[in-house]
Amino acid sequence: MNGATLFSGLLDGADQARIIDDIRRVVTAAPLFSPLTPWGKPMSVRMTSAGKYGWFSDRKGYRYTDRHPQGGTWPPIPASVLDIWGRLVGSERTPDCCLVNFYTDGARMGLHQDRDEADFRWPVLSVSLGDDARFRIGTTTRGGPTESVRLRSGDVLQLGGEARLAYHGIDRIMPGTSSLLPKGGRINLTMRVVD
Ligand code: MD3
Ligand code: FE
Repeated sequence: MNGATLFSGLLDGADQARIIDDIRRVVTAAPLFSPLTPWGKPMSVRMTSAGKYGWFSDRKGYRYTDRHPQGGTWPPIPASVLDIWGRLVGSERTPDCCLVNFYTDGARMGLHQDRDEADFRWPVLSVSLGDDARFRIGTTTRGGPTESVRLRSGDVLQLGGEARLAYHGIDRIMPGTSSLLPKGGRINLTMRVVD
């Protein structure tokens, strides 16, 4: 896909361990929750965020908010995570949301576009940690051809250009493929410029 770049194995074991440590602190300050779809069904992926804005969804729809659903602002994006943005995107702008997605066995994310941000010229950076996942990416139109890519712990995917508005999702995770998380599962971090 045009504008999608996979930096396979960009993060070594020490980088990954440091990020997990920092994300543990984010999750302590801003607990994971299961967003409700507009149909009122909880998503199988649990989420929280760091930064100026976090992602939230309930029966009223999807949106960015400056408050955690249980009250209070979101914790800051850890330096270990911002560092990846600095290396790949530069210092002209910093992301104002780092969405944290936590997948246990059987969790999935259906095909969708990320289009609630104000300026699509900025890329989205995705960091994969823990068990491998089957990621699916299509085109900017629903129902177009798709390809599947295996994402492994330590991989960073940059979505810019045409890929920024491509349909994408997670078909499934592969249990037991990583020992990074003691109880297994997968964490995906996505850094975004929101407004
Ligand atoms: C392509 N997350 O949080 S990461 C999401 O693994 C999301 O948790 C998936 O889709 C996950 O919205 C996929 C790869 C990814 C992230 C953002 C994108 C691909 C993207 C934004 C635009 C296009
Ligand atoms: Fe997405």
